[in-house]
Amino acid sequence: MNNLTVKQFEKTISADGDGRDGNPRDVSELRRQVDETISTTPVFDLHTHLFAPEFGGLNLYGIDELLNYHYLIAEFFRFSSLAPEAFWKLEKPKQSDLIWQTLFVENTPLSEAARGVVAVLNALGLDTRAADLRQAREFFAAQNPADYIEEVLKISNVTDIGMTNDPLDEAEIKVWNGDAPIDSRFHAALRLDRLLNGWAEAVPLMRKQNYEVSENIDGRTINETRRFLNDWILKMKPLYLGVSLPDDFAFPEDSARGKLIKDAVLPVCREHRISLSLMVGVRRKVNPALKLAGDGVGRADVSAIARICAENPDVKFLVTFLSRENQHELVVTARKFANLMPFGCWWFLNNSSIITEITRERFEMLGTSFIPQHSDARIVDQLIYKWSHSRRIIADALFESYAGLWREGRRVTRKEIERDAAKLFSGNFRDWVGI
Ligand code: FIX
Ligand code: ZN
Repeated sequence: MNNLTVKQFEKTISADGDGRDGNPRDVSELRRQVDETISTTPVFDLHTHLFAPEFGGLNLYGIDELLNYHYLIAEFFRFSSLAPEAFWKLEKPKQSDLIWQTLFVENTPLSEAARGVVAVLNALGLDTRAADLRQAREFFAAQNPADYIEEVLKISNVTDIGMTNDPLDEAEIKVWNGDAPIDSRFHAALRLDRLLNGWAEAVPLMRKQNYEVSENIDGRTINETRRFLNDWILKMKPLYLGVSLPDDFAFPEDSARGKLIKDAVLPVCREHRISLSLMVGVRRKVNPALKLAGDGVGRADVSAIARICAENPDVKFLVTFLSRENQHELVVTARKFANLMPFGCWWFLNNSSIITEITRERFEMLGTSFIPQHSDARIVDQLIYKWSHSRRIIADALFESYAGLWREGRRVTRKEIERDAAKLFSGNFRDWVGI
């Protein structure tokens, strides 16, 4: 605040400019312009688990899918005494009836994921206090899938979607090997989890695709893995290669994963000039009885990322950490390496209090040179709430940053607000992956 008190500052900026240039001339106008711009800027959602309509049954939407989201299943078991084994034996509609009854009727849906369902129902004009799911089911049964996706993309103002594509998944392979062109708004991302985190199980699946790999990572296995990646890159045309990694991820690492990353994945990234996305800090199956809902988080070692960036200056890395404790070190590391792009507030961090803190820190230390959010949506309808929640919080953080800048003596213009929003929501990612 230098020599000015808050009151004196407010007075200065209220009196500054006549507003005829369309630029904000006082704090409330600045606030209005930031809110308007952030809520209307189209989004490129770089990481989701959504699929283009051509993937048929993999493309999920509707109330039963929304309620069977693993975030809500984990919350359901906080309130219900039903054993997980008994829950998994039920048909999906019965499971969603139970989740609705428990989390939305018998309890107030305060959590981020539960509020999300309320926000979706509200946006679609459905009863957010319904005693059962009859009305919602009727609504979704009447939707034409292609028109419905269109509607959701319009409401959420998402223009482009990054999928998560597993080259070892039978159902996906069928679509990639078919002739149907994939909806151009859906972009492939080649997921390496099964390859890098479960090599013994990946070997027979790769052999089935005629790649001569063995459990022992020898020279031929490395060459064949590179050939596998090359072929899939040509087939999928992914925007990036990606993998989720445990909290004990190390680099370099004397393990199958370490060898495959160093000798197969990184050379292929270099050759194709394609980024590698590293999502670090997940502890899979902390409670296996909960299946997908049983994954947890652990604090990881950010120096592994510093090393991989330092040793591979010609490879670009998109990086997100799952632990709140790793966020500060990630931002500091990004200041050291221009080939590192921090992105998103992943999974357990995708809550307003934590997005607020992470986004403010990123503005303070990186300016606009980061990607604030991805949705991680698994069900199409989730785009509605995940993006409206994130937009609101990013707008708050951006407004605070602009107000601070103004206090230092520089007024932001309308054009700058629009430019910054475009970078944050799509431009930084498009530039990074070169589209
Ligand atoms: O590994 C991932 O991409 C995670 O996002 C998922 O595995 C996780 O289940 C999820 O949906 C988080 O939002
Ligand atoms: Zn994900």
